[in-house]
Amino acid sequence: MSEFTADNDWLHWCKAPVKPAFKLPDGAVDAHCHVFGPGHQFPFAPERKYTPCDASKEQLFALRDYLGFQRNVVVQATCHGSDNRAMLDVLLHSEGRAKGVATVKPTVTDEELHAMDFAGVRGVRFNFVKRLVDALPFDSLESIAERIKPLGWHIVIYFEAQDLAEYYDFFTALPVTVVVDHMGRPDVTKPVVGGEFDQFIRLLDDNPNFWSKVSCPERLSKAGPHDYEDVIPFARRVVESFPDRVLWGTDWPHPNMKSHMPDDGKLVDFIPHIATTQTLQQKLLVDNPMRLYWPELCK
Ligand code: 0GY
Repeated sequence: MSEFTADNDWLHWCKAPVKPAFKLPDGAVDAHCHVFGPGHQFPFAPERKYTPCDASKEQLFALRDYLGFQRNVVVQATCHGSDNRAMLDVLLHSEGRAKGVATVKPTVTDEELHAMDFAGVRGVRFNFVKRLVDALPFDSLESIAERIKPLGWHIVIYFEAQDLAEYYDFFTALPVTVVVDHMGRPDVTKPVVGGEFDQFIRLLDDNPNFWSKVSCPERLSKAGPHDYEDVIPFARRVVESFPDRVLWGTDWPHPNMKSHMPDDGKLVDFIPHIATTQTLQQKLLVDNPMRLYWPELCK
């Protein structure tokens, strides 16, 4: 382990995941994953709230092939701040099989945005999870949103359910496609219908430019390690209500997971519980991510 990872403060990812019993459809996309470092090559951000283990592009590609995915969407995580080099390095070595979501500051130049676009970046991420970031002011985010609009990029937002009401008007005024990470982190001890989660459903219902990732049962479940049954009704409701606007990802290497480390093979086996027909699985895993990230291959 390098000196840069010696102080990592979350668990190491599962080194030997099971082979999933669920066979992913041809062309499946892991639409939410990360790379970290290696720290000696791509240092972590000084302002980070956690220090990850190294997780390289070679390890990501090996997992992709082992699980049966064709493609990855690599999402910039907070521990790399707005230094997107590790994520861009994946895209440049992926032979076109990875696209990216970056984090940028309002001071980003048009040249930098165009270079990222050329490398395969298709969106920016705004993170509102208070334990992860010191949030940027709304006017900075609005200015970034206007800057990325001509590129045809989208915005990925990450927030927790109890904060949705506070951000609702800001979110719904965003001028591009918006993808919500992990269903807006519902409290799965609350009712799936008739409670707090209805507001999230309304967000997607009233705003056709909103999509949702139905990922991360391991973060949302209160049932205990490796038992994510309590998440199923929430994810199913989203998949069945908005079949053309949902995405799925492993979230490898599971940054900041402190309670337990999920087995990525078992996470894949969770998919048929939330997308219960072949038609829904094809949309979730292939058609939707391809339309958003590889439209040039969809004509
Ligand atoms: C995730 C979730 C988390 C971390 C980040 O950018 C990040 O650091 O997103 C989390 O801690 O919930 O999607 O990887």
